[in-house]
Amino acid sequence: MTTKVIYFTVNGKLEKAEFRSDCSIADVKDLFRAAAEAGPHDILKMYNPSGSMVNISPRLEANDMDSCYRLEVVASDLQSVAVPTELDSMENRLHHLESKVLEEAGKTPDIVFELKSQVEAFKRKLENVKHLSWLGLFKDKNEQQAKFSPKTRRSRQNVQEQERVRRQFLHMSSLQVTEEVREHLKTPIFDNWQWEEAEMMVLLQVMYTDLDFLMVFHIELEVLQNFLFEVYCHYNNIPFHNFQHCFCVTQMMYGLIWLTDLRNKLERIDLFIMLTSALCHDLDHPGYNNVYQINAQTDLALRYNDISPLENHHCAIAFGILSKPECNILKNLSSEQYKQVRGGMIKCILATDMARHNEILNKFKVTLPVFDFKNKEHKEVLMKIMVKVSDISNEARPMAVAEPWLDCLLQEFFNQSDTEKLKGLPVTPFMDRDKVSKPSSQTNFIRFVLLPLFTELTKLFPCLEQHILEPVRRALEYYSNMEKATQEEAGATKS
Ligand code: 0WF
Ligand code: ZN
Repeated sequence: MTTKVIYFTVNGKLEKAEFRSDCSIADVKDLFRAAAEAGPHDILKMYNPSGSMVNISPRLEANDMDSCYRLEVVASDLQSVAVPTELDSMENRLHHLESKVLEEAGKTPDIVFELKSQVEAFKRKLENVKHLSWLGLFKDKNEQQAKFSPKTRRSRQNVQEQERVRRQFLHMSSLQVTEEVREHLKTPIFDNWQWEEAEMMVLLQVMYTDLDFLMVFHIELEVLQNFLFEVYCHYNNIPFHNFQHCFCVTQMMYGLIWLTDLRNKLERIDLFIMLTSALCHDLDHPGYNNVYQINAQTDLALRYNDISPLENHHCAIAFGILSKPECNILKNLSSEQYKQVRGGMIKCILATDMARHNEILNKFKVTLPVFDFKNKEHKEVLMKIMVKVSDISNEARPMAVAEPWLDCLLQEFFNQSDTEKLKGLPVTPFMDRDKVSKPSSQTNFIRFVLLPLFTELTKLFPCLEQHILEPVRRALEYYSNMEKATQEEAGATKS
């Protein structure tokens, strides 16, 4: 009897399964269920490299690493998952009320629609509460995200979810965002974890509106909404480089613009370039970095000749979205303005490649003693620095916001290094789960990357000391203490 070897990806990770061709269907299914860390009620789907669904059975065709299957946990059978009964009955009462009102009024009144949205939102929030995950009732947010491999964008369930988010976004965008939220949005202490995707899109709309972009660049609200929705759809469900990261980077940029009073120092078009670059800077990120792309000789590396393949791709996707007339927020710009925005966005997005970090920071340092907001070169490097700072600014946020981001990033890094090991590719040491710990990776990053970068920007804008530099210093202390405690614990166990 032969043994079959199957290569497949699950949650973005490459895995290898072996089974005898005479084993039962149930055994094969159990094997893949275990690989996906799926529960007994989850539904598994297997796709071949051309995207067709195939049966999970002993007859599954053997393959090699370059023609991997993709295993997905597409949904859990919610019927069998206990949702708190109170919430269930609330939902039932709402359905009942809705059908009664529908009978009498012929349409769902706004108040019922809103109540339904609130119940749904509450359910989703409950499902995402990490500390309740041990109950086994709900899905952990990261776990849920990890269930989609990078290439599953716009799978059927995803399309339905995206359409739901779109409807929710459009419905909510007609409601008023309070002054309190608008002000909070201008600060680095804003907590992204409190907001759902549709709400984040409303907040992005607020940013474009409150910086007067709609008025100055003659952007129709519907076009902006289509654009924001397409941007949302083009971020993958991966642990770190997802839509939430895009939102955080854009929100940090927005906060920095207000804190540094850049509205009165730069032209509106420069602010528009910076905010839109932040929004688009990681579009369609696959969860594997440039080093991986180059070493694995991926399509992206081949397309861009190993030169910042990811950043080139993010930028190309951005202009692909903008090439659709219904999403083109640049359509009413003059050709000069369009050229400036396109050139500016390309420069800002390509500047987010960390391989160019020292080059860009050194250029900025040279300008500082004579910095002039009217000088084109000075302005250009400042804009790049602003996008770079926003991109890696998680540690400038309150610890309760920043720490889960580090967990997400390490999850993505570990996925990459696991794949590199399986494929026999070089493993980046700071991504290796056997070599790094949370505090060790963060103390060096803060000391050698964040503090030097944030210190230079603070020289130009001293007010940033309290908003970004001090929180990062506190984060360094936090992770240094954690590192010491871990070392002491290890020492105590040895002796
Ligand atoms: C975990 C650490 C790290 N920490 C962050 O807060 C952060 C924000 N963005 N990024 C971050 N990386 C990266 C995501 C993609 C590009 C930037 N990493 C960085 C690495 C471990 O450690 C170092 C330490 C010093 C110098 C270079 C890398
Ligand atoms: Zn980023």
